[in-house]
Amino acid sequence: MNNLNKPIYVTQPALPELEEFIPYLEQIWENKILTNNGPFHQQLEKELSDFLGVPYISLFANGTLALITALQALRITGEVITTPYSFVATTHALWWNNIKPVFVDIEPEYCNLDPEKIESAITPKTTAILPVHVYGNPCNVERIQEIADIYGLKVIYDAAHAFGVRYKNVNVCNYGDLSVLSFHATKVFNTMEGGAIISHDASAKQRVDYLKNFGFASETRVIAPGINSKMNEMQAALGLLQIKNHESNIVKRKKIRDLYRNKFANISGLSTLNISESTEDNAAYFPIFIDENEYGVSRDRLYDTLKQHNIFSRRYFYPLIADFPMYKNLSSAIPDNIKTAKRIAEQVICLPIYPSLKMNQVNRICTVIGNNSSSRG
Ligand code: T4K
Repeated sequence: MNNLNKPIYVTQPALPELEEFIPYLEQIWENKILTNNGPFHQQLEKELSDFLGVPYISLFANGTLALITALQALRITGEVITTPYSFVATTHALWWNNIKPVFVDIEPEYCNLDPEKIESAITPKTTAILPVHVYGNPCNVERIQEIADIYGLKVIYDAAHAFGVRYKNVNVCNYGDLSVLSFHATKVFNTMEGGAIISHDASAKQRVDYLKNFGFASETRVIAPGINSKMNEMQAALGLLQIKNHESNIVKRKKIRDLYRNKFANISGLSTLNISESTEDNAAYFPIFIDENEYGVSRDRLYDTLKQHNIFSRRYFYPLIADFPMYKNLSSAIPDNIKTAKRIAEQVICLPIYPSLKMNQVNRICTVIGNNSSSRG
């Protein structure tokens, strides 16, 4: 099929050549170690910590279990301050730990938790802050740490979007007490499903590793009610191959991002996301924000028109987490408390961006978006 008519999805996973994967599979079949900290798992932990420039990494079956385990590892209880503008897994991880989420609004420039609104949400029950580096843009990590230090709170970053992102020349996962990555199929680095916790000292990693393996500290000693959230050998083997292609994949993503930015520079009512200062980003997502009055067409109308053209974008993150039935009755979920998040959730569309997306496909997407705008011509 001519790629001008082919459906285009918001993302498509990058994969190595199949032939490259076969020798890894042969090795797994040969040595019969399928999981439980096998050789590929150990190798991937080592290679990823070198590649990312982070001290300790613990691999997981997925990012959600890593988030749940990170909260367990730091014994977080009571109330946790978090953002309503994320994928549901961020808040679900609190729910699974019987922790009350307290939503704080986001700032409009990068869509991250607004540090200036955190303090007024702190109560005697608050034990931690769970911010998200949304679309890979680093949160205001310095200000968040300052507040955490004053109030004696832990900080766990949901860094699901931030694989490889550097802030002030260090990997952004070096901030906070723990950071959590996702290696889901839809992420910039995937192991089909997968995730990780980044920790800063050997004892924190040790605890995380016990918890992800039922709490086993030795063959006969269980030190905590842990869970099974281990990454298996096939996932780890794929991860080893993915590291090799990662940098060239990011270059391809950035070319697409630049083309979009160029094409959208003069469309009124359509804005794009800035990259925060001192950041080496990963072009994980390409969100656009539609101001209906200026653009002339509503966000949802544009979303549907794109669909009619076989272009399947996503409204990450609409609806807000605070609007889902299990959270909407929390007092922090009221619209007045999260005004900026409400507005942005009504305006956002994430456009397709992935390494194998062709420039003529990007042009096709831009043409639909340009033709819909009332400001064209
Ligand atoms: N925290 C944050 C901030 C997150 O964004 C996420 C995950 C998590 C935590 C949790 O991490 P994990 O437990 O997932 O590791 C997707 C992903 O399922 C989810 O992982 C991701 N965030 C979220 C932002 O997006 P959906 O419902 O949009 O996925 P889906 O299956 O509709 O995929 C979107 C498009 O991607 C499809 O239309 C086609 C394409 N696709 C997808 C898959 C799964 C493929 O081409 N191949 C595939 O295998 O949630």
